[in-house]
Amino acid sequence: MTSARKMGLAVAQMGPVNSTDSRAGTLKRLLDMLREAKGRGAELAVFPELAFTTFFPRYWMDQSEAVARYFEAAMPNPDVQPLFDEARKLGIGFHIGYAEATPDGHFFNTAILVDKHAHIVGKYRKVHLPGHADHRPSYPFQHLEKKYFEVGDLGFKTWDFLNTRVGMCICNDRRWPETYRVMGLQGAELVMLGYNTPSRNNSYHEAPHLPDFHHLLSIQAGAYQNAMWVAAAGKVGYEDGIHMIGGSAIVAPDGEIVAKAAGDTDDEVIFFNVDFARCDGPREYMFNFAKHRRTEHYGLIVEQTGMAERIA
Ligand code: CDT
Repeated sequence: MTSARKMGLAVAQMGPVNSTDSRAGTLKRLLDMLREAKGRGAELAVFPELAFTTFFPRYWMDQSEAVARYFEAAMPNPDVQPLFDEARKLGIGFHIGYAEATPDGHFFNTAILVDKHAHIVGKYRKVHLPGHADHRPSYPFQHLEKKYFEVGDLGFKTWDFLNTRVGMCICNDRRWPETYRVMGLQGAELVMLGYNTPSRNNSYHEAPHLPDFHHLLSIQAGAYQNAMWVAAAGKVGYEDGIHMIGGSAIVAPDGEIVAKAAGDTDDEVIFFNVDFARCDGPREYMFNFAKHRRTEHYGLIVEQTGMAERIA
């Protein structure tokens, strides 16, 4: 349905990818969802973070074992090539997350944007890595992103894609307002993101409803405050026994959810005909950055990282 300012957009929520699942089986699920997305009119399908594997940072292991089992040494590679081949055959672009091992020995939590000719046109490496680097056996599960990954070194770039400007972020990035603003300042009208969010925080108590709430709060606020579309694809259900929140969604520039996954176990594709003209009004008035931002008062945001100490 491409016209100057429109895009058929699909978000592919995944059910669990268990440690015992075969790579080939997971790839078949991704292919099935890519075909469904195309069948429903999508020009772009957004898949989750670390979509080819289980969310392995919940396990303590040597880096070498993690690399051998879960990282991709090249993209594409023979294991994932069928997804690229199918995208080219169908004429659909996609966004997907994976664990990247670079030829010179670096490790990132990465997402790529692939066009309908199966060319990688954009790459993002996760900046906000949550969790810890040390083993915490007292926790119900680990969150070892700080052990397995380096902080992304590519920044929050944006790309011209299908008659609009798009950007990417990954999971925990969506909770930080700076993520969207840096891309909004570049004129991004769509931010794509994948996530793996457990229903239960592993380190401190939260009311059980809050993980879903905070997820939606973050993506809706990011969309609204930057007058952009946000497409968020997660995993849902019990992955290796740890429940993931789901709630994959497409959010409009006014902050409203226009499509949301309803399932709690299975793979599920949601779709919306996105009109980028809906960014225009808010960008001209409420969130006209050029007119209303006051950078002279924002210095602390880049000068200081942590919060000031509490007065005794
Ligand atoms: N993958 C990822 O970034 N997950 C985190 C979970 C934090 S709770 C341990 C998230 O922000 O959703």
